[in-house]
Parts: sequence; C-alpha cells; structure tokens
Amino acid sequence: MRDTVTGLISTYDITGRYLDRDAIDSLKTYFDSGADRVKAAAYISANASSLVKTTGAALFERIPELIRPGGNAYTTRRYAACLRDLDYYLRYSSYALVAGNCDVLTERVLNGLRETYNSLEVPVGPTVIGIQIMKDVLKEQLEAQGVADTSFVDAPFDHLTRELGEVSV
Ligand code: CYC
Repeated sequence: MRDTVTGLISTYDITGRYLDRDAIDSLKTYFDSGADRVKAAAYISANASSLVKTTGAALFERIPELIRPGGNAYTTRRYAACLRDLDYYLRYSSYALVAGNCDVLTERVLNGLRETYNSLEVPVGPTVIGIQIMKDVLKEQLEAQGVADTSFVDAPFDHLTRELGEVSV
C-alpha cells in the first residue's frame, strides 16, 4: 500500500535520483489539498450510510431492471449485497483520498473482483455507473460543505471504474 509520499520516494530511489521539479510539484499539490482530503474523509465517515443510500436509489432509478425479477440486484439478499459493495467502494475510496494514491484500491478491492463478478453475473456496466454516481453525489455534497475544488475526489472513483471497466466489455 502506498501514499503520495512513499510512492514518490520509491520511484526516485529506484533510480537514485533526488526529487526533481515534477516530484516537488506533485508533493505540493498533495499537501495543498491535504486539509480538504481530511475534510472529505471526515465527511464520508459521518455520512457513509446516507451517501450509499442516495447512490443506490439513483442507480436503481436509472437502471430499474436491476431490481426487477431476473435483475442481478433482485431479492433482498442481492439488493443488500449491492449496497454493501457500494459501501466498500466508498470506504476504500476514502482511504485512497487521504493517501493520495490508489494502490489500496488495487490491492484490497480490485484483486479478484472481476472474476467474482463474472462468476456471479454481477453486471460490470451498472456497477461502473453506480461508482460514478457515488462520485458525483459526494462531490456535490462536499461543494455544499465549502470544499471549493473537489477535483481531487475523482481519482479513486475513476480508478475503480477504469480497472473494473476493462473487463468483459
Ligand atoms: C456479490 N460482491 C459480491 C461478492 C463479493 C463482492 C466478494 C460475492 C460474495 C458475497 O455475495 O458477499 C465484492 N467483496 C466485494 C468487494 C470487496 C469484498 C468489492 C472489497 C473489500 O470483500 N449487483 C448489481 C449492481 C451491483 C451488484 C449493479 C451493486 C453496485 O446488480 C452487486 N455484488 C453485487 C451483488 C452480489 C455481489 C448483487 C451478490 C450476487 C449473488 O450472490 O448472486
């Protein structure tokens, strides 16, 4: 698992270089957004269940077939599994936001996930849409909380959808 600082150090140490301008720029961007990253993580912790609920409601409104007979989120058990998955994505994204690095997602969430989803016929497209809805919901709420630039919020959600989306489409 990495964060922005350890990631940079390991990259530069491998080639025995001092931190150059690019490295310093990345560090600066990371530290400048530090207070907002912490604020976002605190907001997510305090509002996780409502963020998940809002995301789920929007996803099922957009793709109602998911919760109809034959849909992958049909039956209470699978409906609950779907919300639980959204909660995993949110929690791990909050870690990645604080770290300023998406390694934790690759290691703890994405490893083996495609195979699991494929074998259970969990549809990847709608999952990707759900993650993107979650990102938008979170950004909107953070803006309302006074976070002026929420662009740093994109990375973990986009990482998840990019890595998942490479599958089977
Ligand atoms: C199932 N989601 C699963 C399963 C795993 C995960 C392992 C199979 C085991 C189980 O049901 O608990 C995902 N587990 C994770 C992740 C982690 C983990 C990410 C990281 C920490 O430990 N179905 C839909 C929607 C979508 C969905 C599009 C919600 C966005 O139609 C999710 N995931 C979904 C559903 C199941 C599932 C419905 C149950 C499928 C089944 O059992 O038939």
